[in-house]
Amino acid sequence: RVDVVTLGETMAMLRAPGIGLLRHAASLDVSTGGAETNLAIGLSRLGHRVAWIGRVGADEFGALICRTLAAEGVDCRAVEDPGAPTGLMIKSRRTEAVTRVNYYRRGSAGSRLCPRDVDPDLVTRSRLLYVSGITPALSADAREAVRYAIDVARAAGVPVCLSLNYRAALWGPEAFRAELTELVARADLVFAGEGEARLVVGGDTAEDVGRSLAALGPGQVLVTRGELGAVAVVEGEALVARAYPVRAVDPVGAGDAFAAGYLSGLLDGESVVDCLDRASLAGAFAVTVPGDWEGLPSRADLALLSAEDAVLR
Ligand code: KDG
Repeated sequence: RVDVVTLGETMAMLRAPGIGLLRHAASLDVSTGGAETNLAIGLSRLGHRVAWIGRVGADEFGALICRTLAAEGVDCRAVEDPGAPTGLMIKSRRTEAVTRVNYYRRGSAGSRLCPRDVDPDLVTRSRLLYVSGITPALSADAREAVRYAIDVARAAGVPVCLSLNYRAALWGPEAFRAELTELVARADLVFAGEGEARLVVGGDTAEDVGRSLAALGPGQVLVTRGELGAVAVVEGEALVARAYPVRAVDPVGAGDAFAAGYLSGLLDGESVVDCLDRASLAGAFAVTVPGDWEGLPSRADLALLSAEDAVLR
């Protein structure tokens, strides 16, 4: 039995190591990126069993994704699609403070995910299903895959976790609002950045936004606010979490890390306060390292942010 099943698109990632225009980069680092596999790796590093469902091309980048997930202990249920290439994302830093992400994913193998790819037994036997608002933006089939997974989970009483994950390069705010309003209503737990949450619901403060999302149905809503921390609305009660002060070098992946930390706490039966603390810790680790998931902590790492000595021997 797995703890968490997730599905979505993971891409190969090329990353410029320095700062400036991509055209001047002499070399690019090769890695992978995908919100749901970032989450899966985060949970796996914290000791949970996670399976990821997705499509990859019959190419080297597809092999890289499967190899990376296997190395990270994630049960990779990738369908190899000979009809389309693995998608690609390119990450560069135009200035020290601004990260730019370019996608080469239209028509990719990952975007061809469909309901047939979702093993209903795997979902039924898991403790949580995790989906994100990226997948329904990829194609009609991918949207149906998300809906099907949610149907299966709900019918089996498996809690549904949803991250809003608005990606402006994939669709506009109206289409996002329409789709995500429906998905939030069918989720038990929702993760949302404050800005993207405001595309779906109104509210003045982060707590108001969290309450508006909760009014659509989910019993738990986590609104993340970057270095300002997070607000949780859990069964009608609001709690505030602080962010750990760290020097952020790459904010991409912080939300996935936060979700991994929170869900890890939930799977361990921790209190909401402790789940929030693990979430904030994981988010802090993720942003201190370039790459969307490489900085994610293991259990032993969690104590490091409060370590008093700068050098551990
Ligand atoms: O949350 C981080 C993700 O955005 C990144 O790893 C890639 O899934 C991705 C996307 O679509 O942007």
